[in-house]
Amino acid sequence: MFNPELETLPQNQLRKLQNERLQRIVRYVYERVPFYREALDRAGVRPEEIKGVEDLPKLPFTRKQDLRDHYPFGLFAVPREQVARIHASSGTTGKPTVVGYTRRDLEVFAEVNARSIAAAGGRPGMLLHNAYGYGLFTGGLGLHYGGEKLGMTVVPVSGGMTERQITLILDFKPDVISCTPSYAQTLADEFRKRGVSPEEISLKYAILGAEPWTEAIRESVEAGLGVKAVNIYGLSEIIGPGVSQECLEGQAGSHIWEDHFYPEVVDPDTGEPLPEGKEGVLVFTTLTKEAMPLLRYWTGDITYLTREPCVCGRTHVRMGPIRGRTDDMLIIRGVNVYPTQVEEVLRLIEELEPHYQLVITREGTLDEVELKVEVTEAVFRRVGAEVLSDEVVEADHYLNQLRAKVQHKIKDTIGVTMRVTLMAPGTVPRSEGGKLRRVVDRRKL
Ligand code: ADP
Ligand code: K
Ligand code: ZN
Repeated sequence: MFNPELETLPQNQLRKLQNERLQRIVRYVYERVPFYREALDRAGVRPEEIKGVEDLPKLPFTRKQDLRDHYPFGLFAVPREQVARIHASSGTTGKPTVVGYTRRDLEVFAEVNARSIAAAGGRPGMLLHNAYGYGLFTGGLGLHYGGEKLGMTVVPVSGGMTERQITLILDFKPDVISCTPSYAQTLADEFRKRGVSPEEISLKYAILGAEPWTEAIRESVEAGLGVKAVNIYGLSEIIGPGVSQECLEGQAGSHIWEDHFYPEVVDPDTGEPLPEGKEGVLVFTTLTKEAMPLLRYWTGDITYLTREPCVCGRTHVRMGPIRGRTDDMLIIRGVNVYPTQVEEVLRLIEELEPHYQLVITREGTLDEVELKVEVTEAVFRRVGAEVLSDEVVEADHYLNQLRAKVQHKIKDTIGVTMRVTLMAPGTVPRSEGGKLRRVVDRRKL
């Protein structure tokens, strides 16, 4: 562990620390950020009323729109000169949102990333191939300073330029890679194409995050690169990567570094807090941020929390995998569908690769979903089809049955009928370095 004392702090002591920090941060934002002064006044809450985390439900939520309304620096709690760095979200769902860090915030950012990398298997002296994007996106610099703080040798490759990534991995022989799960798949594919076996790849650990992923992708990356792969989660509004980290020992949910970021899970419709284990929207209150502290920030990410003890000995609460953001949720003929649910079904079908895309169209008033999914090399060789066009699939008994099987499994598990298109290996769009959009929603065009 990077910080054993804090990472294993007994839960009652952790709670005491959180309560003290929360009292302080609520007073701090009330005094310094007009937006919060107004929001608390409007809600009729005096900062002194907030004595501990059980009082959080009294406070209003902060939403992405609030950041946009105060673009660019309106939510800063310190004068701009005290802001040491600015990042902005990648704008996956709209205009970018701007965030700022004081020098102390940057230290916390490095600390939580050092903890995260260590929990994923990284050790001082190891070499980290950091293929998260560098720039306004928090991923690259977040892992970078975390790796350095842990005492690693960091290679700031950034995302993209896959050829060069492969060369550097073969030449520098890194122990750890950090990147998006979809980009790890791209790299694994590329190694396979070149006939480099997983045993020949020096990598032992992969730290994957920035987009939703499931066990299907874990299996494919672990097999393809010969690594142990764990989840890292974060968002720029809260700090960036390193808000939570899955431990190697447990591989069962990600520890939220809750001495800095206090989580709640709330009902997406009513905002009411939900009990442990119940799935809802993840909400964070930053307990130590100086430049841009946020109270009850509505992430839109759907998951659950658990305080069950973890085999690794860390006491920090764990969150489940992110099912998706509320914005990713598709409503198909009245049924709520997350792409990760489709991914979980595909994993159970041996003949398929976890490379897929969902194309949504509207025919009249009805939503139509096409699931494009790749078959394995083995299937492809067996049928010997150059192109898996619908005509070829229909003419081939085996492929036709496979397509029907996929359609049934999806219908049985998710409750939606999808048109299934079998694709040749390597033909579904891949990540070229960053987050991959697996949904093409033509209804909005
Ligand atoms: P943007 O909102 O523009 O994508 P960020 O880079 O701040 O900007 O992205 C944060 C979001 O990325 C999170 O709110 C979440 O939806 C997603 N995300 C980050 N890490 C993970 C992860 N490990 N699993 C699933 N989703 C993740
Ligand atoms: K390996
Ligand atoms: Zn653990």
